[in-house]
Amino acid sequence: FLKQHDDRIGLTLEAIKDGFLDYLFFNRGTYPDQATDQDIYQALAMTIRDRLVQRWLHTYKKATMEKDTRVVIYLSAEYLMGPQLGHNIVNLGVREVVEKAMNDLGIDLQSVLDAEVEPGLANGGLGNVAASYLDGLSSLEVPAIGYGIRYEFGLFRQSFSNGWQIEETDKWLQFGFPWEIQQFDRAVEIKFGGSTQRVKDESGNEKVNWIPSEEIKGIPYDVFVPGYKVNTVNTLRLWKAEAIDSFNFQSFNVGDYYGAVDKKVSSENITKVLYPNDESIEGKILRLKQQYFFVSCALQDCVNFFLESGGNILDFHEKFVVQLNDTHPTIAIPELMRILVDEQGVAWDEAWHITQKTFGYTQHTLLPEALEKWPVGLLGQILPRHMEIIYDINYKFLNLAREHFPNHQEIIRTLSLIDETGEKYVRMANLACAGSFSINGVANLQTELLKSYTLKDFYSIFPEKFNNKTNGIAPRRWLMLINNRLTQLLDDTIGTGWEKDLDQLKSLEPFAENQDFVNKWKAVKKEIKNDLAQRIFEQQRVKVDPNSMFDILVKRIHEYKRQHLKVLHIISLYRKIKDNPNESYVPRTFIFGGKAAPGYRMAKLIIKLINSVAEVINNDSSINDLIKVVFIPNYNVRNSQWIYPAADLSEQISTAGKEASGTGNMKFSVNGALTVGTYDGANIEIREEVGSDNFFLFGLKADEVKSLKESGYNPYTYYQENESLRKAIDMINHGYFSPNERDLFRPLTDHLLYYDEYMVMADFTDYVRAQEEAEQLWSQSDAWAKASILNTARMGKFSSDRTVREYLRDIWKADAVEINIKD
Ligand code: DL6
Repeated sequence: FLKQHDDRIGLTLEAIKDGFLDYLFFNRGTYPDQATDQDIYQALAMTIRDRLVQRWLHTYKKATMEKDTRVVIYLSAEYLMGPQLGHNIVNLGVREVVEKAMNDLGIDLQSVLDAEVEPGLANGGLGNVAASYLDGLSSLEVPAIGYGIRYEFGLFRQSFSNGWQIEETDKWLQFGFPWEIQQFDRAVEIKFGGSTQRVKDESGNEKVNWIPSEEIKGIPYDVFVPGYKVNTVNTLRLWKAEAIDSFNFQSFNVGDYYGAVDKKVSSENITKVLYPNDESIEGKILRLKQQYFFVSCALQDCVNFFLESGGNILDFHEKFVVQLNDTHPTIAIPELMRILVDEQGVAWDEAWHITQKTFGYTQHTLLPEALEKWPVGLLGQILPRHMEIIYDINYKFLNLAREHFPNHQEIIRTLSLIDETGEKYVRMANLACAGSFSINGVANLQTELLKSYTLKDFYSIFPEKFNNKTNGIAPRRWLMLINNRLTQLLDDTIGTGWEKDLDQLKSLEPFAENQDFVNKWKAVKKEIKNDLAQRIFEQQRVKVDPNSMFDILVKRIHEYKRQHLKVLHIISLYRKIKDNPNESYVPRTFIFGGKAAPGYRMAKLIIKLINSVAEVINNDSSINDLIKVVFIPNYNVRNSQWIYPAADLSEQISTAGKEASGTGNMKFSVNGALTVGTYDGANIEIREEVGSDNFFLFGLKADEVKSLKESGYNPYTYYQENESLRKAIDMINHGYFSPNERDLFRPLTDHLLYYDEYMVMADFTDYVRAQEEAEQLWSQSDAWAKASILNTARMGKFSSDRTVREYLRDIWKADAVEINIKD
């Protein structure tokens, strides 16, 4: 059947062209010369999707219908998938042929890629690794299913009004999402609220019935996750909430039309919108419902297909390993217990054994405010049966803890799954630690800090559970796809193969000494910077000099990430240029990007400050365009694809001990940027790999931050002692950047002067020193290029393939399974 339909599955130039024209005509109802950008994008997307269906079906069948095939289940509330078309073209290995097909039809592939609206179903790093690991699992041919939420509105879109962040709804589905397939027949039902009842079953054994007050349906939508040049196409199954009967006829008959649709609306609200906070929790009912909704959908789905395939429920943990991406899916632990005990009739101890052998937990933060906890009352109201199960788990767990810590009531209190210091809360991180066989951090330093501070007592009881898995990034997306020019140069110089084995980039090292190659490297970088400069001009009408150093800080706006440290540096440099106009300076373009959580006032004030500083500096003709400041609005995967390759200097300046890992740091460095960074997160490991000469380290280390705090930190003394810091703060306070509202930035500067939780003031002097070191190297352009080459050459470790292999080896214990589509 399929052979006869070559234009739907063939990878030749003609097959792709025919498939595309076919979709344009029959599906979009248009001719090539009348088609809009969206028509062309949709038609090409469908053409590429056709090439994935057969591979996906075979992979899906292996994962779900063969009871002995072990499957990695990834549970994540967020996936930062990024634009799909380019990525899938690359992974299918048809970039050149598609480019040629489009060219032949007079279409520019880049403008087709630009027409895609990306699924922004994540806040940042944690969703990014989820997407990278699915890509890695597929590329390594390991059967896997990612489960998550099909948010109708993804992360808000950011624009600026008078320099302030404005949030707009992200209607990513408005043109349709061609990469998904709805699977009505695999819908499941989800319960909320109500009460529980103890009853006797037919054999006289006691069992618990949960009588819910609300039931809704979860409808799965499958997104294809193709591996790189392999047949494996794994599934990302995203769930949408729907009312069970969407129309209440009784209400309708009595004339209550609104009442009739009310239930439908409230059920569907559950998957309406992604919560826009990355590192702080909000105890919102809807958020808890979202978390339970998707994990219950996921676990029911797994149980269903395992039983359908003839599996024995007692072997659940042999078939599946379920990775919890942070604490958001932790309610899966009591949910699996509920399914096993209440629905499958498994005895408690056996069910607990299976549960503990099923889950692995990845911890992604060092910020105490990001450790999720739910009020006991709220959890009990939404999930009464789960609250009982949590209490039962806690009772047994604390008995075990008491054996380890007899007479240590304080430790028992910190270990308890229930925080009883004030209002009672369920501590989700504690539940995750108690219910998983593996607990991992995402960079060496973070894992060590988890062991010695955040989860110290768990580490004493379960040392064998703890391990580190330093994050990685997908080289197909973050180098091949986003940096075509560099990819060409790499292929021409060291050949292909590095995309699947990033360590091969090592063979680039000797070329750092080859002047001809260094010149080529510089030329490529220049072209990439031209591209970004042009985009900035088109978008913001700001002219930036591609010969200047592109110094870039893009990430979520957060005080611990210290965008305000960068601003103070820019202001001090500006001041210096104005005071000493005749000295020579390195021309620099400072580029920012990132969103602030809508309710995070200080982060929003930092955005306003950056935009205000940009306004003044960019319009000051006295500094001869020596420095420019640009804030690119709505930072997302698509924008970032232009930004990472164009960077000369990557800013990774979080307070040491606060950034769990970072992944932007890896994306910059693999694309040849040098890093100015603190001794924090994965920066430390990047520096180890690329070499200390090719990395500008500054600032206090995590233990120094801690001891300075303990000894009584007084930020004001730094203001008194450092003249350029003082001048920069005074300029802000005197209204230089806010002439109409002099005190606008007072909350920010007062915080720095009198509190400064994140030690911006303490690190300023050393930061400026590191920046000067960077400028010195920049002045020797060949030496800079050499350091840039060595950054790319030595980043092999940070491929997500390496990380996935480590997860497979130490935690998931799943094997590659060859997918033969001829079967
Ligand atoms: O592990 C991915 C990413 C790290 O690179 C970042 O350092 C870390 O901040 C981030 N963590 C979160 C935590 N979210 N919550 N809640 O996003 O994870």
